[in-house]
Amino acid sequence: MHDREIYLKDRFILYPDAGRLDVVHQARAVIQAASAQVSYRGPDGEPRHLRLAGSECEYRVSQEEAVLRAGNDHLLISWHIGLGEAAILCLDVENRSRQPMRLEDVAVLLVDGDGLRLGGSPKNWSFYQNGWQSWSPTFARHTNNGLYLEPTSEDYITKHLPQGPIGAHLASDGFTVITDRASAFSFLCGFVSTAQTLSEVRLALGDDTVKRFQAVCFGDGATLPPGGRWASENLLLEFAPSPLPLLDVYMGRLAASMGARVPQHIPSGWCTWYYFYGENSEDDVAANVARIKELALPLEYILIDHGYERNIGDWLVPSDKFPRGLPWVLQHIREAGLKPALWVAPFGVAQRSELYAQHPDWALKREDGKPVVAWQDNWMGPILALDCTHPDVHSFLTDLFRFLAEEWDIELFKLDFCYAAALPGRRHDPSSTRATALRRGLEIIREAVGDRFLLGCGLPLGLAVGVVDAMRVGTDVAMSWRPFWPDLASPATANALHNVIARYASHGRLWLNDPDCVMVRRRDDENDLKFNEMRTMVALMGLSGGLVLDGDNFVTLAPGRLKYLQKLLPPSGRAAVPLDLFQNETPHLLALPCDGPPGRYVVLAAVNWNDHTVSTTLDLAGLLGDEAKGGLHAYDLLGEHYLGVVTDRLVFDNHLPHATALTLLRPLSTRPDLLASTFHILGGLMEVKSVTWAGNTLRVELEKAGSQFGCLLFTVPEPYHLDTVRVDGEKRRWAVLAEGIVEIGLTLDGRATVDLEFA
Ligand code: 9PG
Repeated sequence: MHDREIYLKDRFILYPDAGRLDVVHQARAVIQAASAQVSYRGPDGEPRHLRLAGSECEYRVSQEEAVLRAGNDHLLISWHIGLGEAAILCLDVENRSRQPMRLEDVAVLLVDGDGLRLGGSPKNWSFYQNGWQSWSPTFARHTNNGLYLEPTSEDYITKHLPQGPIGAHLASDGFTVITDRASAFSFLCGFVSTAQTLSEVRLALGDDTVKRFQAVCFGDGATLPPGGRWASENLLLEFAPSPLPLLDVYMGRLAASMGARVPQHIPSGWCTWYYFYGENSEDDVAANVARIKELALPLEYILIDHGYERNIGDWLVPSDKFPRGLPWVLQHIREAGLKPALWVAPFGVAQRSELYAQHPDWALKREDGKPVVAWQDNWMGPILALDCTHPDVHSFLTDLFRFLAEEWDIELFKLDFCYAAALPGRRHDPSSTRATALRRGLEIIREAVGDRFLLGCGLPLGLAVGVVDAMRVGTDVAMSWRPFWPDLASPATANALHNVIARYASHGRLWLNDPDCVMVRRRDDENDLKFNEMRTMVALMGLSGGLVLDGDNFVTLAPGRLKYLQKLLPPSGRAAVPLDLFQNETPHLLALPCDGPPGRYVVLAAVNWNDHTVSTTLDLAGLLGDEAKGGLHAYDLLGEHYLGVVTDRLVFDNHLPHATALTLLRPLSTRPDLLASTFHILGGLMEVKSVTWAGNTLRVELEKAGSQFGCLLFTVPEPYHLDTVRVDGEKRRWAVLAEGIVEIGLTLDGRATVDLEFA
């Protein structure tokens, strides 16, 4: 009976009698005997399944798609197999009974046994594990090591594991890329629509075998009325030799289908949280505003984080630390020429708040009728979740955010702890999934604030694409490098940076990435981070391309540390690529090719995550190819130090613990040329507006907001001889750093013209 085989393009083989499908790449069945299934409950509450494999199926094939269909007394399911430009699968579910059905897990792709065949042994695979929300651990996990297990505390599960403890399998939110490191073969499996349901890709491994692979959309028990239809999210399958291009493909497709918002301008600013941790008064804010002006720091927003409000939920009632009320401090910020930004946890409500006392029915309920606790606040105790399917909650959010936008004129909102609205529970609207509930809440806020800037935080990622402008992509930075517990989600600077690196691909595609605040202060100023840890934070946040928010206290900040913040301004917008993302669970090598007025060069970052000193060797020929052959000038951008000319290899013999070697590499030239600028971490790309020759004079035009001391470095090859240097027409001295390398120091106030006259 299982005899028919239907070849669909070069991509699929359909076995309609078996209800199965092979996925073919370059004449090889990479996925064998895949099927699809829906889990659901009827009115009796019994869990049931309908799977294509093992059911009697019908099929039809058209130009655009093949459809495989099966049914029982309750449901009819149709598996749509895309034959267009991309391999896209979707499962359609129709309730053909007279009773409502409740949808549970919908497996859009289900592969049992060893049907997933990427080439070599699964022991050599790396599985990209995307965490659920902003703070959840994300990295390309080596399948053969049990180094890291997800904690199983209730708090961890609430915040990071939306489907509960994950047990023995690997799970990734929304999508994964798996690479077989031995055979250089990579597989992308990801949902490219993410507004309707939470979704996950799961891989269960046995001893050197695949036991099960599946891509699941979670129906969360949403009701499907008689005659109702429901379509799963769209699942994209794609193959390539190396994994990083597949991340790009995924982000591009998801962004297009969800109408991603990617602002041109990248915010910078100061945030109250990471020095004061909510203990700041309105005077602390005012004092920092004053220092920002005195120091001429080119920052844009002042973000008042948690602590200004009396209670989560009672947003317009100030805490005791803001006795004049928020309008006073907001006005103060505006008068200084800065823009007010506000932290709000819109879907949380403190149990002790006025809001909850007045509207206990707005809280999301557990099955036992008690309210769902979304998190614990240090001051306010239990914080409950709002039910974003409740019409009165809609009006509350609309009124609140209209008021904040129009009356308080808040220009940027940090929406925090957003996962609260997507916790499991009983909702006012039983046809809603957890994803549609949260997304509705976000959309209401978006409607209320118009085009004002929305920064998501503690926010499940996929469903927010197209609503938020920026997204926090890691856990909180902290005054300590590592967390007390070996928990990758705990606030700690190393944890935060690992996620920021692993999520580089979403920046500028799904939204702007927010790497969290940078801290540049000294250890005697409310800080435990060592000098090299601070500099690694600066380097990696700069290379994220995302928002630049400072979390120091400018009143106490040591003057010598300011330059590290200045080097991040303005935000570059460009994300470096972690070249070894799938080779190392904690990648340590990032590259950012630069091309602009200061010429063509590469910025490479090598991070030493070890707690001991190492020797790091970068294979330049392998990394840069021909570009390295003719020799490269190497300049240390953090140490502000010329390293010499290198060809095949760059060696850091004394690479200190937690230090980053941030190196600019520029091809040799036969004429004098700009080597680097120290005014910005990218070495010139942001502040060098032009480099031109006129006769014997090489001219560099610089432009950067604020006031900052820095240097320009030049290469002066034989037989050129530097005669005179002028800054804005005035003669200046220069320093010779090495043979053929000169340095010119200057204070840049807005703009400057630097001329080098050669004899
Ligand atoms: C304010 C802070 C800052 C910070 C946010 C968020 O208990 N927790 O797991 C937990 C996680 C994150 C967190 C606080 C608590 O920080 O990321 O930037 O706004 O809230 O409360």
